[in-house]
Amino acid sequence: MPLLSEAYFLKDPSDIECKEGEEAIFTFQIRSNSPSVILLKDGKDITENDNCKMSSEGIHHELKLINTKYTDAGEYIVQVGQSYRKVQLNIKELPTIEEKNTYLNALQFGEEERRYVRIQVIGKDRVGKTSLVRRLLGKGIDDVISTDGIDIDKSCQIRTSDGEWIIGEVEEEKVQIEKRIQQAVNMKQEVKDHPSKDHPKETKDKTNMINPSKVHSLLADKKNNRIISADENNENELASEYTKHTSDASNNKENATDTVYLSADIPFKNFENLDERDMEEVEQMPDTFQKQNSETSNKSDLITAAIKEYMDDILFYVKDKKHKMTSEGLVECGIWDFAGQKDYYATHQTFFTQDAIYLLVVDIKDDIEAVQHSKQFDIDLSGEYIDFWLDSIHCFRVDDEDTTAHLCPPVIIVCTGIDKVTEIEAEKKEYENKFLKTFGTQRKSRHKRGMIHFISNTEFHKEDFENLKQHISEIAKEMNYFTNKLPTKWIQLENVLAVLKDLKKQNKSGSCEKLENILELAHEISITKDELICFLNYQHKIGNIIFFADKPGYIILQPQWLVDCFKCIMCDDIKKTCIPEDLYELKYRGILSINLIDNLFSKVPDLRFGEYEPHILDVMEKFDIIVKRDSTKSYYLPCMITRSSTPEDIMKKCHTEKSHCTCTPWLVFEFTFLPIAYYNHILFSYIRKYTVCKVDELPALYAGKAVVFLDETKFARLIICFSRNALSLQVWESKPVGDGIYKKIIEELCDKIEELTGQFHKLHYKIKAKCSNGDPSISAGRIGYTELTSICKDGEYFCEEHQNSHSKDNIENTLLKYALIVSI
Ligand SMILES: Nc1nc2c(ncn2[C@@H]2O[C@H](COP(=O)(O)OP(=O)(O)O)[C@@H](O)[C@H]2O)c(=O)[nH]1
Ligand SMILES: [Mg+2]
Repeated sequence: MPLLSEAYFLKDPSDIECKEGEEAIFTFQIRSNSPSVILLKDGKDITENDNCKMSSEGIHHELKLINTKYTDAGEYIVQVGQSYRKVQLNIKELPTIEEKNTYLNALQFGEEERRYVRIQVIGKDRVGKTSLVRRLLGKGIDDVISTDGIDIDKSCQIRTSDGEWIIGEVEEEKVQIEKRIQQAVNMKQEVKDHPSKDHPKETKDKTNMINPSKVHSLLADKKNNRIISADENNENELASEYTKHTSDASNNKENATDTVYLSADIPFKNFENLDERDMEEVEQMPDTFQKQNSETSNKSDLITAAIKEYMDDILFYVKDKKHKMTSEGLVECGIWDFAGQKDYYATHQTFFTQDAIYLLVVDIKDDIEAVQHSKQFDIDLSGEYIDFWLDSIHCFRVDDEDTTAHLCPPVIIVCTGIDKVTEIEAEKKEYENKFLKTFGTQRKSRHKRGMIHFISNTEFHKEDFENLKQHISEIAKEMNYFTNKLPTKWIQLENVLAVLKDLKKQNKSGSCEKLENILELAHEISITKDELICFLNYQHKIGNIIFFADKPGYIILQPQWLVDCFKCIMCDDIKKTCIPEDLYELKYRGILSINLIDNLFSKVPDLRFGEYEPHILDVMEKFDIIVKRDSTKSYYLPCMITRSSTPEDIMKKCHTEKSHCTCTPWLVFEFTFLPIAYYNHILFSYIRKYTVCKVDELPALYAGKAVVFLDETKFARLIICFSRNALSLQVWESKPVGDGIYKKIIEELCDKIEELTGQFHKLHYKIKAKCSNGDPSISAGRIGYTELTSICKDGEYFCEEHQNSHSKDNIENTLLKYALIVSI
């Protein structure tokens, strides 16, 4: 055990997160007469080289890693005599080596800069977010309906020269193409429904087609871009040009050439092929899904086939759009309007990203001072507070501990409802002052850009919205329009997927698509399966689709889909028609039976649950919305449980008088901010790994609390409590279980948090302890190991909660002593 009392460290090193290739510098300060400093990486001595330098000057020490590589990530230890500090170097998630090679390879066939400004509009329910978005887009607000889930609007662009917003112009061509594809789908459907009828020969609708001279001008500028053969006269010339390009680019020549010669026969040929394959696939599926499945699956296949036919038009439109955007200096925008209802707090965080500008909308009538966290923590109310939204953004900041500048992502605060006040100027001033007073001392306020915008959505003053738009444009410019270099082919495929998305929506053909269908489309652009997976991972990362490489069967084309699924099981309106017994199970036991799932999802036919059931359930599990109960066909849905209880009451119910039990002190993981989604992930990992205890015949799941058995002997239980920004654990033993279990608990939890950090963003926390009969949700009385050792006197320390002395050994001896291994 290291001797902690030796205070060699004047300033501890801290964890670092950086991107591969960047510099990472650990700095720390050591008292001057200390033993020499030893640096270890993953338990081994660090040797200096060109990329790794150690230096010191007086008490200041530094370990500098230049041009970091994946292999540099890991645990670093600074050891001085018997004391040491452990820190982590995290190299930010980048694709695997294979993915990177695939990506680099794809870039060789042409690359483009993708500029995309994502604007995320957040804030509590009914403060005027949707109205604001509509006003920004120049629409009226008379028909605003409450947002359910997320609405994404992509109809506007920012002009870089003057920051002007251009609305709805660029998309027009896409709409026209989609109309033509829809006609092709209808025709194919007709042929399918009435195979014996005499059909007019299927030909491409040539109205609105592309002017061949345009094709030529575009032809020259990049290798490997698909070329359009729109006019018979130019067909041969263009086709040979195209074949030359594609044979350079891929082995997929046959496929690609096929579609260059867009004659009336080819689509039919494709269509017949598809039909046969379709039947094979349907035959392999379980009986129950067959009927429903074949119907939409066929429709999806028809859409895919039709898109393939019109691929040239789409690609031309992409190219044309790109030219238009470049020549007019336009940048695409996406405005994400999030519903503010509490039900969505957990799922929304999945869609928050670092690469966005946030509009945090507040109502002038809400008192900022009162909207700091109240003492009594209530998960359901957390979104009422500006704090919650700022924290949600702050926790995935681009980390730079020492910065004195603004933090990213940027936040603009928009205060609505100025029509509701009389002394407008005075109220504005007061609101700004209050904001400064409340948040001015907190780091998270550094995300705020400029002054607060005061507006009224109901009494429309154009200049207020113009000012806001200009402010957004300025910030977008500062952020370099979130420029990203991408293979041209990927930008093309992204646009093809956008068309597919729209058509599936129009045809009510669900949000999921088979990988095979997308692969067919990808092949048209010479994208291989490996590259497609790489592309889909990227699309998932930027929030355009939902895709898991280990569950590749279906791809979810619309991120809103996840929220729709969630809504299905959360929304009371949908539950009205369910049988009370099922509802009781859900509300009091947190159990979601497969019957109830069927029932709830059948109320929202657009989700096509019958067809996609296994996939929907898989994805909901992936997002930790539901978790399987062991060996049953049902799931737990802990976030539904409203029943609450105190740890004392639960413990009393767990242990009858006879079976006396002892409990360890609380171990508290105190976070700077703990998003609800994280708590769910952590809770779910316990439910997956251990058996949930029973109390009064009900699973021991409560609002923000759960109790599990630690092993099969059932002598030891673990309670997990979630309070504001803290997770607290306590072990209840009816027989001593040995130290091994304490160590395991801490290591497991730290590993889980680490895993989440990799998946999402960095969470900062401290491990503390609290006396066994303390209230885990109150911060007074929590104490860290170092503090405990330094303030302890005669084997005792002062407990702030109970206002008296407790034994140091008692609080240290079970869980806390192992915290040392992981936290220092
Ligand atoms: N008086 C007033 N009412 C507003 C304002 N903005 C929105 N509202 C109203 O507040 C309600 C909720 O608006 P909505 O945009 O749906 O809020 P959201 O839930 O934040 O998207 C609607 O009835 C709006 O008409 C405003 O600036 N002033
Ligand atoms: Mg809304």
